[in-house]
Amino acid sequence: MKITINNSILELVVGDITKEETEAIVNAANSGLRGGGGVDGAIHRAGGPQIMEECRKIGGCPTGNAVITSGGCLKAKYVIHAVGPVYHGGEMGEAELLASAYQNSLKRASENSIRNISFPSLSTGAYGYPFDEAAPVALKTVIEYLKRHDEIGQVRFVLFGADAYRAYESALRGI
Ligand code: AR6
Repeated sequence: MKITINNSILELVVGDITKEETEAIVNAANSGLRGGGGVDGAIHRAGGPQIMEECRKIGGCPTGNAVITSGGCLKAKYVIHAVGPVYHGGEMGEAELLASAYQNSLKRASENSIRNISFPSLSTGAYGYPFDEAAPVALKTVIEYLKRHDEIGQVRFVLFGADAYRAYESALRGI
């Protein structure tokens, strides 16, 4: 599914984000930038040790924020490491922190003249955020940003399987 916001494209696809041919991919990182499983593990495996070296130098990233490294040997030139919240039922400020992780990732892109960026569904794996609650927050935040920032030309959500895709598709139709 693909929509246009001002002059920018917002697209939902099913796939593996490590294979993306775009300028920047976003990682679902932890606040220690220590690597781990899920999309984080896959990005470090595919991108090689240089990304972890840069993460160690940066040292960490608070929940709701994002930092940028090179893409190592990935096709993408940059990796933006975003730290989403752990889901504790939805009443602990999770939505604000999730929105902030998307916003700050987009800010890192704007600051680095990155026009095309691909996101995974932050916080919806190990951090336990339900897809149907995370999807509207993620999509609304990106749409708001694109309305105000025409320097970003394309945002793609790379969803890992049909369930994730369906949740995002249904949330996008509802916005
Ligand atoms: N491409 C796209 N999406 C993927 C891929 C992939 N290759 N692999 C998994 N996903 P998670 P979180 C989806 O657990 O919940 C790590 O250990 C997955 O299906 O990667 O933010 C970090 O180090 C899910 O929908 O991230 C942190 O400690 C989504 O990506 C912690 O997990 C996010 O799942 C972060 O947890």
